[in-house]
Amino acid sequence: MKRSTAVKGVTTLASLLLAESASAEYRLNMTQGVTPISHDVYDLHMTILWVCVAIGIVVFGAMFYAVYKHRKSKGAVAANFHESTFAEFAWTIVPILILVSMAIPATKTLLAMDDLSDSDMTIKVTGIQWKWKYDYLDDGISFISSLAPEHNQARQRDSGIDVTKIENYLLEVDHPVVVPVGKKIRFLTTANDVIHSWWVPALGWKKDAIPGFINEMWARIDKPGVYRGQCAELCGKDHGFMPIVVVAKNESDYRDWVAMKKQEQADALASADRAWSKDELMKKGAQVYATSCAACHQANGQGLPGAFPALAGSALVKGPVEGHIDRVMNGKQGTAMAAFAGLLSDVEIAAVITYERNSFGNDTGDVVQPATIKAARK
Ligand SMILES: [Cu+2]
Repeated sequence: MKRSTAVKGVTTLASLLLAESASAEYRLNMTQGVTPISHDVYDLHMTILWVCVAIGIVVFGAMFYAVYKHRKSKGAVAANFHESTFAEFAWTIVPILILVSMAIPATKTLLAMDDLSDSDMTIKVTGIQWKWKYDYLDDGISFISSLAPEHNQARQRDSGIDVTKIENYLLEVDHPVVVPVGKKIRFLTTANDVIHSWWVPALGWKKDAIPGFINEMWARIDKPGVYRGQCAELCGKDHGFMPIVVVAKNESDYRDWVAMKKQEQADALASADRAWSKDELMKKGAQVYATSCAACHQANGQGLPGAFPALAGSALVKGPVEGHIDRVMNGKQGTAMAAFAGLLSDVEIAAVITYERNSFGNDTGDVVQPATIKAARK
């Protein structure tokens, strides 16, 4: 009985590994990337690698040759070149020359990475547990990018979804960062809660996103395409579920996207002024809940005992609506509950509160209108 279970385990593991190797892309070397900086970084990496290889061959070659040629069994007697001025000079000067010859291209690359002059546009990237917010400072666009809903569903425990059938599993978002090709884009990184790190390997760099600090970096992507990355700083429970997708488009497609996004934002703003039906709010609220709340409070509203409170039957959720609004908008100091006032729109906050008050067995019957949230902001 035990034996057959063990055999079964091994076969499952083997088939899992096979499936893994079929879907994952293994590469030994760094990616060459798609920006001038990433090419510089790659070239620098290769130069240094070959310098190291040459040093390795010379040092180990001399060592193995000496060990073999001057072995004791052949009656070798150790030479004594203690206090040899030539040797002292040689093993000081040669490494200095090698280090200087490596420092010159390295410094050039570092200076180029740091040169943010003449950038064409700026995107502010804010890390939030566990999503990214993007503000296009020149075009006035702003949105939150989260793990794509299909992926988010599949990764839930006991989801029953075969993740090997999902393309780019855990590397897909609902709203990608769209950028124009051939433009020097300045990225400012910061964070709302803990330290995150914005990393897209094809751009050739990784930048920490730290609360209270603004780091900067730039990229000029030369060819249109989709470039994927992830948060690269362990930032909490869902660190592995905040991917990054950069879509590079040519200038005119980018302009179309900007116009589309602006229209979307204007529509969203206008829709905050009308009265919403309960059905509309519940539908919208379910979406907002899945992307912004379910990571902690869980899809079924049960929370995680000891870490995240349940919303099902919660005194706060079933109590006066003002308290609920205050908690969602302003968060709770000293806990993981973030202030969503700056992250979600009036409609989104109204919808998610309506949803929480009428789901998971909560049956307050309350409907919170966007206008109420708008008023609460003042
Ligand atoms: Cu993170």
